[in-house]
Amino acid sequence: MASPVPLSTPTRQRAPVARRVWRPAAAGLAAALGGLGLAELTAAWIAPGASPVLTVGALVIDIVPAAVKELVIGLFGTADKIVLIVTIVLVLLLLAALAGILESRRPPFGRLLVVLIGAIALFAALSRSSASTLDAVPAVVAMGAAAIALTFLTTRLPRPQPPAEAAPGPDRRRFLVYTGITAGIGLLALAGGQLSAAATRAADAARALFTLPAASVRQAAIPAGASLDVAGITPLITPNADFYRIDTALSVPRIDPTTWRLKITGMVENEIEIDFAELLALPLEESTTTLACVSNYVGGDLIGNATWLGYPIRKLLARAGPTSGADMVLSTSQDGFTAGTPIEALTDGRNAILAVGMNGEPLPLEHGYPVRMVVPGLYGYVSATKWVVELKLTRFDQEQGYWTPRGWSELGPVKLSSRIDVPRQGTSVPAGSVVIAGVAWSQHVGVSAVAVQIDDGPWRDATLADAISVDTWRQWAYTWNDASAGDHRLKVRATDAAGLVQTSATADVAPNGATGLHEISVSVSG
Ligand SMILES: Nc1nc2c(c(=O)[nH]1)N[C@H]1C(S)=C(S)[C@@H](COP(=O)(O)O)O[C@H]1N2
Ligand SMILES: [Mo]
Repeated sequence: MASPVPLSTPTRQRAPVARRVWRPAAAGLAAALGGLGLAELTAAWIAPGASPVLTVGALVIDIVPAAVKELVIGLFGTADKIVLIVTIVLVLLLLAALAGILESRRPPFGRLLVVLIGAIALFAALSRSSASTLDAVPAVVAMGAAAIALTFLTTRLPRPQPPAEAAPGPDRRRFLVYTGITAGIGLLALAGGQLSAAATRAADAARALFTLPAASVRQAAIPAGASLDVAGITPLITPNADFYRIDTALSVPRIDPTTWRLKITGMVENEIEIDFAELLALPLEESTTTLACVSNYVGGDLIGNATWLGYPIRKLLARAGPTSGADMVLSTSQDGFTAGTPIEALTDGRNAILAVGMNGEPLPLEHGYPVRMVVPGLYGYVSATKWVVELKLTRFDQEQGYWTPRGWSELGPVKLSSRIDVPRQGTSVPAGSVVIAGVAWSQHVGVSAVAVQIDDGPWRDATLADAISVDTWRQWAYTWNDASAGDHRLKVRATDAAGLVQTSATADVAPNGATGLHEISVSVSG
């Protein structure tokens, strides 16, 4: 007897594969291309170290088991990196296609997948040891752009057409156009990013090729006693790669030194102009100078010490002949940043220079290549113009440097300060004898003493390393002999050569530099 109901319900007419799979997958692919392209372009411009593909690659290298690494190297030899990048891109495209299909059926799971991939890229970018906050931008751009594009495209997937209509309907054509445009933007951005990255590499290669002339005036050898033998103390000279970087330049200016010119203008008897070759032919002088940022909070690390090679600014100014009444040099960077420096600080005999070299190499691109200013004793924002192209003699009552109308003082002498580097804040140290050490600076005056306070105890004199000059920081150390188990607070305080004791009164970094004493807490284990 026939069953009154069919044993199986007739299968619903299935939508064609194109509609269920290929178009949503294409939407996902286009969205991923758009996001990736914009991210790579952003990375090339503002965060060269944070290309999502490369940082994810580095992350993969870090977490993949050694056996797999050896297998890949064994199979592909020196092409291993390319294989890695191709694999990452393929996996990304596969996941992107999946995200498209997911989003078309179960929104917002496709977008969630995109966010997950973006989060991995973000983690990869920020987990590098040299990561800065800017490095987060490309991954966030990728995530945002891809999620938006995915939503946009999947909500425009063509609706089913009546079977009779054979020709592509308006929906389908529109979807194809949008998908093509999204993918096209991505490919163009990718190409732009590659071009920009190649230009940076070319500028850096040109920089690496040129050799600095020897110094005509070498500075006296740095005394051996200027560096204390304490594990973990800040090195006396900051390696270029570790030197803090602060500027308003989203994208590092790439200046061709053969076209670089410096103009000296304004209140001068004769305006002069000098090109790079002329500058290098002048007798260059070597000087070690500490550079500090006004935004460095007490105990912070926006400070570094380098041996610079350059030409004294006072000699160039003398050639131009400032007219009476001029009291400021407004220096301008190729990218428009300006700093207002008192003429006094440039002509009083200190090592205020137009620097071309930093620790034995041409200035790194991000530190001002080919030429920057370095003025001992003044915060960078009023003196250390990178990529400098013009010095205009003027008056403080007529012009302002970049930061002055933005809430920072027109004058910015570096304040007396000191910092504890070891032990590190919040760490645990064994009881007994604990070495406390760090750096102190009072630029252009010199540090004469450093003292350390443990909890509420008396101030005890630290040992000072030899000074390089009054214009550099000075290392100090104190041996805490009877460190007892428990939590302790350590404080440091410097005194300058003029007898000024570093104040414990705290001041914010704005408008002209932080004050207060650096204090850390450590726990001593018994
Ligand atoms: N062109 C340019 N130069 C600049 C700046 C800038 O924003 N643009 N910032 C200044 C500031 S605030 C500081 S602290 C120093 C930092 O120099 P560094 O990045 O080489 O450490 O550069 C100075 N020179
Ligand atoms: Mo700064």
